[in-house]
Amino acid sequence: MSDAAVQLKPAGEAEREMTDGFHLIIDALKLNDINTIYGVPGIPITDFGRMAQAAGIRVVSFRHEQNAGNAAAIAGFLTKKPGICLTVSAPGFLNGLTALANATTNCFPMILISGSSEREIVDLQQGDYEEMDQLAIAKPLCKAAFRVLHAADIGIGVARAIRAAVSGRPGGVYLDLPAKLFGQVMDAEAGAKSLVKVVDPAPAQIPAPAAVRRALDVLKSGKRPLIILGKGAAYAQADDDIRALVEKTGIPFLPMSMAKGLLPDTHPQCAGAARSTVLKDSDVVMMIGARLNWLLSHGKGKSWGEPHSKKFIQIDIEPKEMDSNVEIVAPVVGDIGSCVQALLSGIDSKWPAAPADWVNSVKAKKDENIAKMAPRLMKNTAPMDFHGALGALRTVIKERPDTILVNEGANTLDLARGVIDIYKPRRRLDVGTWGVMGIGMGFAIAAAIETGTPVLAVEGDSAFGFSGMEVETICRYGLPVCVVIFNNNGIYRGTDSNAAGGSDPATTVFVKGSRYDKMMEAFGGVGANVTTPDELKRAVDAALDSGKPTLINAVIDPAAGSESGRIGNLNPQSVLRKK
Ligand SMILES: Cc1ncc(C[n+]2csc(CCOP(=O)(O)OP(=O)(O)O)c2C)c(N)n1
Ligand SMILES: [Mg+2]
Repeated sequence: MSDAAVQLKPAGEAEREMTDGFHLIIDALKLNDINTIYGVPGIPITDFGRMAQAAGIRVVSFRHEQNAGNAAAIAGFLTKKPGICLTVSAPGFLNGLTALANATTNCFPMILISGSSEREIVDLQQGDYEEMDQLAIAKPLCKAAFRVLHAADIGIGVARAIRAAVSGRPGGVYLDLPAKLFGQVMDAEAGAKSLVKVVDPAPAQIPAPAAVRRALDVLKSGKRPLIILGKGAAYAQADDDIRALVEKTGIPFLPMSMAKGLLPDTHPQCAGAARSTVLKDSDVVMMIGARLNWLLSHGKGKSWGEPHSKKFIQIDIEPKEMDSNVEIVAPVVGDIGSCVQALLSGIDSKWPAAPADWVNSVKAKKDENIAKMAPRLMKNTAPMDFHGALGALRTVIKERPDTILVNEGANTLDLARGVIDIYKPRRRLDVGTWGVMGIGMGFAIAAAIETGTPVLAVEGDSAFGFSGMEVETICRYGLPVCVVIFNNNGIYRGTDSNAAGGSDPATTVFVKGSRYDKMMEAFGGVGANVTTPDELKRAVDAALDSGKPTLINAVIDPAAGSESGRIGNLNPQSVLRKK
């Protein structure tokens, strides 16, 4: 314990109860029902972590702050409470920033709490230990950033951070706590009074009745209507109402990646397997918690059919989202739960059935695509291709629909998204808006900790490398996480060669025939090496039955993948090289 912490009762005030920064931060978090911290210890937050653990907060120590940050972010997504990431100053803080920025981009509520160095020295740039103006650096990467300089302001500082993270459109918040703050002493009673329990941290935002009527009128006018469900809809935890809205209208729906499972992918109205058809041919599109960013081709261009052929209805909590890419004819601004409820109450028995010719043509296209895919998913050969391996995992999730699937990679991501059906809300967690690699182990750890449900992480061999050291964390905490590595010897494929012909390998390939399963065994977990879909299924079933930390090295044909998975078109091309 630091000197400051043990000097709780300065001389002459022995009879007065005192408190300090350490205790006030812990009390402020607990008062607001924050019971888990993800972080990496070091100066100036080591003692704080110990004391938080002693006070009953679950403090989960990682091997790298980026993974702790990703864990906090997804904890926020899963619970609607801000996930907390705790880092040391300068380098630890910087390591946490990618996750903070990613959380903000994905609208996950998290708070990056970082210790920082002496303000007086930092501001005069006199070269303190881990000197850095962290607040200034964090600001452009998050929703809000605050610094607390006085123990008496800890309560309000923590309250502001919580409210900023979860209210309106959720996102990342930075809270800067200089080293000196932790040891600052104040009267215990005054300290207790300074704490703030945030009242109604994410107030409902009720949509205007006129906006709801306009949206319903446009929706009703559609001859080929489509509903797109986004991650925001999954976050809202308005699962029953969203399902009721989709089912009452009878309109085909398309789930974005992390909205899969809000209604099962096997639902008769699910148009996931007819994605290109519904985007191109629909005339009215209602987006619920989904944005028209690159993942939806910005709402225009070839994939959306004839220019200006659509009317868009958008439901989002952020008014600035409207008209971001194309005209939104019916904006509905409010929280998803309130908006969906309002829309539902406008749908009565006179609501027209969805146009049958449209519904049938979507169904026909979907059945055709599913039938085309089916034989590829049943191939039980060695080496496996992606489809064969994913066919096995698809069956696992069908049999165990509560399992949370974490997924990252290129081919491993894009193909798994299409192949593995999800049956329940918030059971698929992935790279999100940025397509960022490195979320895997952080997401898996937090998903297991926050929900207590088994986690299956399906990882490209490259993707896994970004957070792979956290398998030790998984073993240390004994978490029910099964990691499957699709090992194709590299990024996209393992077959590239160095065009210069030298002894250096190509830029996209890794050591051939690596045995990632040995990494898990090194820490006392279970490792398995599999070469066929049958073996893969048996190994995953065993892992999920036992709940033991497991890593399965799934040997995939190195030639099976394609460049950048499904988004190879985004690669710039050299005209000169083509000549
Ligand atoms: C932080 C970050 N760095 C780099 C990338 C670029 N990138 C996209 S996918 C990928 C890895 C793809 O390889 P793998 O995970 O093995 O998947 P595969 O296609 O081989 O199945 C990389 C490095 C990224 N998306 N994010
Ligand atoms: Mg790979």
